[in-house]
Amino acid sequence: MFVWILLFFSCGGSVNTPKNQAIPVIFDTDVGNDIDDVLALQMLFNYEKEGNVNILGITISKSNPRVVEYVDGYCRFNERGDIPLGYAYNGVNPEPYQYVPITLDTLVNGEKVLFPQRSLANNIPEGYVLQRQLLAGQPDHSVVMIVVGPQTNIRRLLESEPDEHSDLNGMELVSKKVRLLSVMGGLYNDDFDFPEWNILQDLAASKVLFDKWPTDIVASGFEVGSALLYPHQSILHDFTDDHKHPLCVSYKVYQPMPYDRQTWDLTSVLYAIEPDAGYFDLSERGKITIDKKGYSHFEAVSGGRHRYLVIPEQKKKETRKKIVNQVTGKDQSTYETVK
Ligand SMILES: [Ca+2]
Repeated sequence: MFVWILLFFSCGGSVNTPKNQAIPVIFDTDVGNDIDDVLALQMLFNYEKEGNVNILGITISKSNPRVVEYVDGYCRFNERGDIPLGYAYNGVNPEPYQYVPITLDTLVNGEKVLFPQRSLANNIPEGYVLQRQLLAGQPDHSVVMIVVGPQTNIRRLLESEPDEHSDLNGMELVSKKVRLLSVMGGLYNDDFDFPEWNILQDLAASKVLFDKWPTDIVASGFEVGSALLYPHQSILHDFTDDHKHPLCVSYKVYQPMPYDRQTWDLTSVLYAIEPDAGYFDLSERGKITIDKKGYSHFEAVSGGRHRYLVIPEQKKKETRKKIVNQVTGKDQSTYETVK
């Protein structure tokens, strides 16, 4: 009987991680700019429900106060209102844009779709201070950090001094506690030629990150998420009560439906949690540098800490399917049958 139970659980999770080995994750996001952050966040919550991830905290790199309410409400929607939140005070992108305020203010049959209980008035800590606190409490070389927005909090973490949470400075603390940084940022092939958006928003921070970060980095470039579009049919048909599901409400506000959105941030989550599943290829090891205009450059260096994701043509179908299934929490999406 015991053997059968073990077999059952070992086959159940998509990454086959025993519950007591759930990957400790810190998610740094600019929810409110693009919609892909919300889908990436839902992927993480679904990984956590499967026992594969322990979301230690969420740090926000979009400096608009209503994003705190949105993220708190979204955590509560996933029954995780206890997740610590941090915020990049005086950071970039203070504009509210549309989907955060509209989703927060949406009423369906007189009921809200998000029920936040935290705002900036509730002593939300600086993002990097929360990151320091969370890292200090984890085993050495265990934490996976996923960064899918401007790198403001990460720069502040790297440049932080010892405090009440740790006697180590930021560089020392990251070096001791982090296993991997999975970051959506940059551009690493010839399909496009412009500085990538996340890099440009806080260019000084991006330069610090790629120059100083002391552990392995795997970057998902603009071209990877651009090659894997999230199907609108999934938004329309895969979610129960989609008319009041905050992900669907936000997606429909972000752009006029129907549209298929690039999966930039989702690719960084997928690689971070399932690096050995073969959904992507990896570049050789090397060094990424950011120039003064925000262009990313990769140079192969033996033993280098930086790599970037590659999505070969023959892997696109299966990788997109996995991304959709991880967002929806279902084994099969309607997009394959509903046109
Ligand atoms: Ca983002």
